[in-house]
Amino acid sequence: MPVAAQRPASALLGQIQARWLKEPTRHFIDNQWVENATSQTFDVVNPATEEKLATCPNGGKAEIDRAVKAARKAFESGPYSRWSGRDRGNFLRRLADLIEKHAEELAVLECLNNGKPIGELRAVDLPLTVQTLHYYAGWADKIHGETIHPPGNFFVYTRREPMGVCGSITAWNFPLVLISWKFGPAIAAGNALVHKPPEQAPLSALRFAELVREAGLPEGVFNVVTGLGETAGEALTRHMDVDKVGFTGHYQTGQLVMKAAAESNLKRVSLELGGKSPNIVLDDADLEAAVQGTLTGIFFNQGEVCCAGSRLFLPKKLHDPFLDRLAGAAESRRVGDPLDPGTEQGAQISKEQFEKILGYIEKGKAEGAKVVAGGKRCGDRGYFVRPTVFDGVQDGMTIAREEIFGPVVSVLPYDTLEDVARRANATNYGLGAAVFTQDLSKAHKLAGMLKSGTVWINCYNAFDASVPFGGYKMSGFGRELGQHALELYTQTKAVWVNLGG
Ligand code: TXE
Repeated sequence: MPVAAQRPASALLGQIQARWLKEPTRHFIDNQWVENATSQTFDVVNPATEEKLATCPNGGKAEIDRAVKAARKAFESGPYSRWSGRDRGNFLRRLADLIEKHAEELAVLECLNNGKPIGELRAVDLPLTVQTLHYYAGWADKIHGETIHPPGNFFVYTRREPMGVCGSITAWNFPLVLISWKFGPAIAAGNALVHKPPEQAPLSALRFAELVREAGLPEGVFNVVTGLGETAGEALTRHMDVDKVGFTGHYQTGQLVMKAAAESNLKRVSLELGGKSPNIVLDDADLEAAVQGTLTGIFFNQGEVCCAGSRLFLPKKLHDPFLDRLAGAAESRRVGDPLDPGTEQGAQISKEQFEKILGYIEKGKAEGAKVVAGGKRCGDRGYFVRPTVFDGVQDGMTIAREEIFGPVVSVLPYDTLEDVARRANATNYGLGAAVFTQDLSKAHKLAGMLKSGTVWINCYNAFDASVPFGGYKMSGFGRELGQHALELYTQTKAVWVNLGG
């Protein structure tokens, strides 16, 4: 996908703002826009300007129930139930092409709603969304069972069947990308879906739904209900006719999702939760490459990344030269207007998140860590935080233990490989980790020692639709992306055939 380097056209910007501000949005159920049963709404805000962008209905039990019924009907008896894998693959390809065609509009919409830089949206979010849909289009006609020959006169075959009606609940940090991570494998495998987008950034999900309809997905297969977590989210996780929920968000919400599933119909659950990921630099690392990797690891997407490298382990020998470079690069990062193609860091998603990050920064100072870059807000309008580097951090400090979900990195010195592996693992999380070194045997040794779902060697935040992603420990379970994600959206049936005689 070619990446434009200019500001979005003002006509497009005006059109998008006018469309979403004009009147309250509606839910997308059965391929139609549907009113809320009550007049409850919530406002959606542009975090870079603090101005209202849209008003959305706060869906609850009634809307979720309506969406689930539509999805059930589509799954059991609608035209979609007769689609072959090849039909689903062709649809996913058409959708990918439509998203590509509307990539600039979607990038601008997401930029206004989420506050992330337009350059990143054009270069990362949109291409990754398109790539994910293409990737699962390729799988749709390749989901096969096996043949088994147990002792006796039997022949057994297995069928990999869809789960049925799936729910997806996603976070605000990559609204569009996260839909594709759930929608792609779910549809490839033949499921119907009810999606609950994040209340902070729901608009791209609604536009995505329109494109889904335009690409020809029959009614009821994909539905979007906007609403708060405790209303729409909770209703989806407790619904007795939802077979599976795929969730991305905070680990405590993940616990609520599991509890709701356990207390309702034992629906299947997959969880992609937070992290406190270690980024380990060894003393033989290529310094420039490691600094670049560290910047990507912590400051990409304003630090609002579940696998952000928020704990930077530096060997004592490299501490000073590394920190000088890192602090200098952090200070010179261009923070500001997300619509400016030169911007490297945009706004944090919300006032709440902004205040939470500043609160952690104050806590870090109060507990004795030293700010060597940033450490404060940026400007006086919009939720901008300066890229922040803390030195002199101890493992037990709050900023070294808790997920901040912002542009804040803690520098932790270490002595030996064993020491750093033990400390890197001394967390309840286990989502991502990185090692920077030129010594291959040390790199692979550490990759084996680190308890996390992803280990990056000499890189950070590399993603591809073909590579599984997910957590160890309290970072969740189930793997999204790659072939593994199909396991989350299929179940296996064994069919025994008595051959007689
Ligand atoms: O997450 P929530 P929030 C972390 C990060 C951040 C914190 C809070 O540390 O500061 O979580 O963010 C829906 N039943 N991450 O409040 O609440 C909710 O509406 C069902 C890590 O946004 O977990 C939204 O759609 N659903 C993370 C989704 O859950 C419920 C990404 C996520 O919201 C619900 C984002 C309920 N009871 C934040 N309550 C990551 N791993 O990437 C809320 N929701």
